Amino acid sequence: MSEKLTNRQVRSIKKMLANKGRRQQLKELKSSRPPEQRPKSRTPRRNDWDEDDEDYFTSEKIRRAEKIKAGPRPQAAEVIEREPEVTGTVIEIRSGDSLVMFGGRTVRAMLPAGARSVQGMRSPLAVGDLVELGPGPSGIASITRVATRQSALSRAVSDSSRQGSKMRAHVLAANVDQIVIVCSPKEPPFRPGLIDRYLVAASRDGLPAAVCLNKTDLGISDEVEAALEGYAALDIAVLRTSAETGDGLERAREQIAGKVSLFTGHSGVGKSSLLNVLEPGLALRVGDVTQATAGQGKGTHTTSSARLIPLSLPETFVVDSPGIRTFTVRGMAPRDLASHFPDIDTLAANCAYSDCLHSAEPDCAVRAAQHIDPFLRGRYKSYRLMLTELGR
Ligand SMILES: Nc1nc2c(ncn2[C@@H]2O[C@H](COP(=O)(O)OP(=O)(O)OP(=O)(O)O)[C@@H](O)[C@H]2O)c(=O)[nH]1
Ligand SMILES: [Mg+2]
Ligand SMILES: [Zn+2]
Repeated sequence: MSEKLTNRQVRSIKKMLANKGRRQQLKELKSSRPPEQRPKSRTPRRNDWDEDDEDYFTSEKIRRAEKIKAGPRPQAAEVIEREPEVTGTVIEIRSGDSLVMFGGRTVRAMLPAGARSVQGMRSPLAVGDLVELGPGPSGIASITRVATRQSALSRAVSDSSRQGSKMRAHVLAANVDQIVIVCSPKEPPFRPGLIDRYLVAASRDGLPAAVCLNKTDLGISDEVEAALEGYAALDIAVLRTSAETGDGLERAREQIAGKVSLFTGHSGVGKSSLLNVLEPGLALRVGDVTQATAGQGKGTHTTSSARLIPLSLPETFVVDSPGIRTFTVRGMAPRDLASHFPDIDTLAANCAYSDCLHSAEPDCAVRAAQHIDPFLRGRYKSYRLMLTELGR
């Protein structure tokens, strides 16, 4: 008996096949060069493309890209002369150009002048984007196409070039599998409000998130410990690490193995330091101690642009990103905010009004509960602040 597949089944089979292709490509990229020559990147992912693009990103094309002879690792970036069109992954965005990796090479690339600004976006390109390259002027490759993103984490940033309070989306990274929210117990201080904002954005963008408390060697207060337990109770992976003592590295490796992870958080929490100890030999620039203590995480950022980096664990990639000061969430109606706070959402069933926004409504179960649960009190505070920012 033959059964007709539903559209949903067809989509899931296509996704599975695409993932298989992607895994194979990642494998080829990592095994194509000896470790010391490996470029800091990952290879294109077939399922980043629209379904209409299936033929476009054929294995033939990938083979052609891979066949381009891999030279020694470039000091900065190679200059592309005349190449056939190839696909690659954006591994770093700089002020004037981007670095794109393809077939074991890193090249400088730029969007054509007309495509450099997209309304409502800080930049049309993000680290992790899969792009098509063609020859460009002055030996810099031209980005002829940016593939549809499989995932992306974005925050809203104010648009300084305009009057008023216009906001634009800043995509921290594209095509990642999870975000790792790095924080510290002190220097800079623990800020659960920022963690809540990341968690809401990750939930909105359909990305799993883990919380990583680094600098455990500085001691964990009861308050911080209670917050970590609160997040763990929400089924969020909680890691405790120290780049200084090596505490918790094995668990952290387990969490990132086989995935593309965006490491993000305040400046000075130790994102780059942690990656350096997770992958000996990486040698990412880290802040000096005086800067970290004096600035309390608000001083100069040590990492200045996001970078996609392959680790030696199989199929494992990380994005080291610059510290952020604030994380503004947009892109949802105020009434949808609670659905991104699972603890608040569960309690909402007991509110007197089914459309309760848990702000000033009478007989609100969330408002009542936060008086007796300190962790929920912090979450509720984050919720109210975000609700106001969303226009309520
Ligand atoms: N005590 C202690 N200090 C750490 C630890 N990890 C990092 N540091 C220190 O914290 C400071 C900041 O570390 P970075 O790795 O540059 O922090 P970052 O999060 O990458 O900062 P940005 O790149 O600015 O976002 C440096 O002085 C590190 O030596 C840790 O586990 N324990
Ligand atoms: Mg850094
Ligand atoms: Zn309520």
